[in-house]
Amino acid sequence: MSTPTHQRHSFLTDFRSMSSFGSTTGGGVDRQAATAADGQTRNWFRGLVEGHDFTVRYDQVGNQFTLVELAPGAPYIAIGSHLDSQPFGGRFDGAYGVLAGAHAAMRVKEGLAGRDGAALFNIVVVNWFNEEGCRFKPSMMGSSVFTGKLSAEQVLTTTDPRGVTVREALESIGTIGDFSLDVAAYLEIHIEQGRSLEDDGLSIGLVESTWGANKYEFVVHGEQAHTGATVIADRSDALLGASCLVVAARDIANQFTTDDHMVITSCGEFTVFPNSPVVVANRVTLLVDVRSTDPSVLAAADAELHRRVNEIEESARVKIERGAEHIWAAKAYDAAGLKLAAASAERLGLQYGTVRTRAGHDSTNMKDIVPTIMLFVPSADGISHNEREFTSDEDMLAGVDLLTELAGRLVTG
Ligand code: HGY
Ligand code: MN
Ligand code: MN
Ligand code: MN
Repeated sequence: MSTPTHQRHSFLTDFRSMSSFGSTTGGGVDRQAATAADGQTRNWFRGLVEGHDFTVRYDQVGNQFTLVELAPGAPYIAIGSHLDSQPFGGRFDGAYGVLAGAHAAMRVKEGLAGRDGAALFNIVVVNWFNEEGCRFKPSMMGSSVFTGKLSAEQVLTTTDPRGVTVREALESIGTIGDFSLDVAAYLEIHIEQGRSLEDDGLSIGLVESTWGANKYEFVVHGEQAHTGATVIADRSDALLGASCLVVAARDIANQFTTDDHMVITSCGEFTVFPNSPVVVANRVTLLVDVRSTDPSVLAAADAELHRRVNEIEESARVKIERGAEHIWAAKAYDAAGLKLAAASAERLGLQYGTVRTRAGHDSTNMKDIVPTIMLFVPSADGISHNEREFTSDEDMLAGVDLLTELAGRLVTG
């Protein structure tokens, strides 16, 4: 199966142009939610799709909708992902799926020319606001509002570390509106961000379910003091307490991982106050993430984490406050959708397999409200959230072909 040359060229050209926004010297991107780089990428994307006579709208939390009318008055099938990135992240994560969605919509529309009445649905391509959850927390913010898990007000009043609200940030890049629509189904294509497709020599992953994830914010409180003059016995050291918590999280991954269940824990953000070399820290905010496939294993890991919190409060003589939590359960994607995707992959002669996703995506939210199909393309060495993230042209194009095939089948019913 090979993509027609003009479509191949146009996708790859667009992908290279898009990757120039927020690009970093190490070959990645830094396009955190509602920054100037995110705004530039959104505007570039808007120009691209308006050039194909598609209409762009924004909702009240900056989700960007590209309307592709194929059957006036008909319901919409959504194809989405996200253009925002992690700091010094990869240029494929999210952005590939948004561009692939736009190209699939272009090709479906092209394919329907002269076939009046063939389309039973329209297409809307969605760029979800702040999937990554680094500048503003939690992650998957835009799709959480769309699926009713967060209110628009909760999101719009959320601040970044410098106190800028989401509302101010979105207004500064001019992508906030009042648009709304319902969708009948949701498709998302994304890089795997793991190595199973590459290891198994597959070009497509059909995602059968998500892992469960418990994300916790902890604030460790100590007592500010002189690092040289204060004897150890007099210290309440928040940085020591927080470091013990990071080690406890890793212990839990080792303790709860068995032959049948893997538990993954991490701490990716660790903010020390006042963060001075001669001051015992009096506050550390850290975000701990615990993931597994089995809800009972996650519950046991949760209990053990909180037992260790109590232990550390004693041993490091600190107070540990539980802050915001962001939790999603392990859950299957739509079974009929999986079958449809498998049939489309077979028609295209693509090597595919079924996988589970450890990473969260906007489809993690969307699958709770509409039938959702999640597709993966391989990540070289399984690397992601890293400037070295890479997916080959061939794998990207195979994914666009499959997305187009699938969207075309759904649209014509
Ligand atoms: O946490 C997640 O896995 C998502 O990518 N933000
Ligand atoms: Mn992503
Ligand atoms: Mn990501
Ligand atoms: Mn993600």
